[in-house]
Amino acid sequence: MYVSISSMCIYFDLRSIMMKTEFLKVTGMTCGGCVNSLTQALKSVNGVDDVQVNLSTGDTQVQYDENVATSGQLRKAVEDAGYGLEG
Ligand SMILES: [Cu+2]
Repeated sequence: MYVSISSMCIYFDLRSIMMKTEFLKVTGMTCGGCVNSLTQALKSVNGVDDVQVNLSTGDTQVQYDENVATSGQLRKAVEDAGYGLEG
């Protein structure tokens, strides 16, 4: 009982350590609606855990599991949603 509880905790700790953060510079956003569409588009990618978007700078942080999603999939989701990428 105790053993299974503690190994569950270790499992979740390892998962959060393995999360990777991708920094994207997104162009073409003009309002809060754009922020919402971009956030939804990124969150719909399998393996994405958290998305933070700054409307005025376009700076977007995506926390994801790199065993499930790739940087290329994140970039494609941004472009498919109708926004651009700088750099
Ligand atoms: Cu908008």
